[in-house]
Order: sequence, then structure tokens, then C-alpha cells
Amino acid sequence: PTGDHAWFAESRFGMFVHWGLYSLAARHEWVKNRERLTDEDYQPYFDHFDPDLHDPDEWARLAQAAGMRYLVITTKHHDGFCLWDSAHTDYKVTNTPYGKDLIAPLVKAVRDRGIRIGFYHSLLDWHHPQFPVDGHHPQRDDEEFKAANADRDMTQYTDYLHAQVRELLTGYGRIDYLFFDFSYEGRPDTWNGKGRADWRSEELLAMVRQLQPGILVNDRLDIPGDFVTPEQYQPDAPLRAADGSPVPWEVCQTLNGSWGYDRDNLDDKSPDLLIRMLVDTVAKDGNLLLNVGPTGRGLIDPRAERTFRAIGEWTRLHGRA
Ligand code: FUL
Repeated sequence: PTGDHAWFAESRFGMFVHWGLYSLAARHEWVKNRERLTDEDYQPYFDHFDPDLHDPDEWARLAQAAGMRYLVITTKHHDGFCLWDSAHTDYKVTNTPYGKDLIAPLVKAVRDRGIRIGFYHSLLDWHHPQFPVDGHHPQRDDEEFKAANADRDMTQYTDYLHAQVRELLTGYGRIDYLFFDFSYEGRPDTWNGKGRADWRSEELLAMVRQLQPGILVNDRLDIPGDFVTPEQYQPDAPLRAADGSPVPWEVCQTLNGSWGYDRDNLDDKSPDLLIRMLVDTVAKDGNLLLNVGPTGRGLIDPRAERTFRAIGEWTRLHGRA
């Protein structure tokens, strides 16, 4: 990328943060789906969301110590819970015991350290009353629920999606990066497989570019974006378009297979392996977005912190200024 986008290739290494109600369940960000939890089952995590140990500057400092140059936070994951004070829903952090917007302080902390800020925003929404009960929905096997919800109106949900993206791109200053997740055109396990027509992807992307002209957008709207996003695998070679020209790409990787905080998962990749993955990525002209799932109390747990610090030791000695 050139111009406004030059920072991306120069950065090479970013921190992905998956944080939300599922962090309290402490097993996986798809817990609502995997365990077929209803809104009622999931409600205790909302009622007890109170990250008393959260310090946004600690996160920014750790990202910086690791040698990361940008940070991408989940504004909303598939469960629909919003980490900012959205005017379009009650399902948001300001209505939990915590009671405060989490995005503004994080954007500030990150910016204060010269780190770029990105938002991850889910297209799926398992809480919104008009989001179709598709093949990923937690209640997909509940025939009674499905029958009672058969007339959901996707256009109302898509209006909501667009309104929230507008809010995020107007309320927090300059946003450098947006990771939409995810579309599924033609996938038989989804409600109708329309993908880009459902999200009104062209219209959404045009709005994003109008509100934030310098922003980089990923490729998960079923239309081309500014970079492509292999997930949890290292590409064999630099990624190229059909005509052979290089394509900006960013691989996202987890520390242990889970994106959300997974307390009992001891399957951590070693710092040595992660450093090799970073080198492998950069050697192939890509970026590495390495994820952490903070705890429900807002802490990057000691295991993850040790890993980031060990990577930081290496990048300090071998990185560029
Ligand atoms: C996937 C999501 O479904 C995962 O939960 C995670 O957010 C990953 C980065 O993208 O498609």
C-alpha cells in the first residue's frame, strides 16, 4: 500500500484483542453458538461484566513492548455485545455494572503511544432480534424458536449494522483500520447465502471510505478490500492477485487456538514459534496480527504477557527503528 496506507506494510506486526462477554465464560468467543446458549443463559455475563482490573494503557504498553505498531479491538463480536456507548442498542457496556464506554479510553491510550488503532466489527449478530436464525445461530437446532422467528427482517438488521459502523467511524477520531467479520456468500450452512446483498457491502464500504478516507478495510464483505486475511495458517508464499501483482495481506494468529480468553487451555505456542511465524510472515511480505483474549476482569493474563514480553526482547534486538 502507498500514501495513507504506507504505515500498514511498515508496521508488520499488530495486536488483535478479542474481548467481550464471552471473556467471562473463559472458554471461547463462540461459546454461545457452541453450547447453544439462549439469550437468557448468556445474560449472567452481561449482568456481571465489570472489568475492574482493566487499564488501557497497560495494553498499549504491552503492545509497544512486543514491537507491535497497531492494535485491533473487537467493538462487537458475533454475540452482539457492544463495547461502546451505542445509541442504537441497549446491549452495550454502558448498561453493565461497569457502566463506561471502553472504546474511547483504549483509542486514546493506543494513540498516545503512537500505535495505530483498528476496529474488528462482526457482521453476524446473535442477539439482534432481526438477525436471521441461520446455520451459525445458537438456536439453529431449536425448531420452536426457529418457527417463532421465521419472519425476521434482515434489512432492519443491516440498517442497524450500517448505523453502528457510522457511529464508530465518527465518534472516535481517526480510525486506521477496519476488520469486518464475516460474510458467507453461497455457503449452504447460512440462511440464504446472499452475502454481500444482505450486508449491502458496496454501500457499507462506500460509507466507510467517505467517513474515514485514509482507512484500510479487510476482505470479508464478499467484495475486495485493501488487504486479504488468511486465518490461523501461514501462506506458503507471498500472496498475489490473478495477474501476479502482490496483494497486501495480514495473517491473524492465536496464542492457543482460541480468540477469546480460554482459561484452561494450556496449548500455548512458544515465543520461539511465534517469532518464527513473525519472521516467516515478514519474509513473505505480509503482516502478522497476533491475538490476545484478555480476562473478564480486563487483564492480559500472565501467560500471554510473558509471551508478548519475550517476543519484545527479540524485536528490540532485531527490529527496525
Ligand atoms: C473468525 C471469527 O468467527 C472468530 O471468532 C475470530 O473473530 C476470527 C478472527 O474470525 O471468522
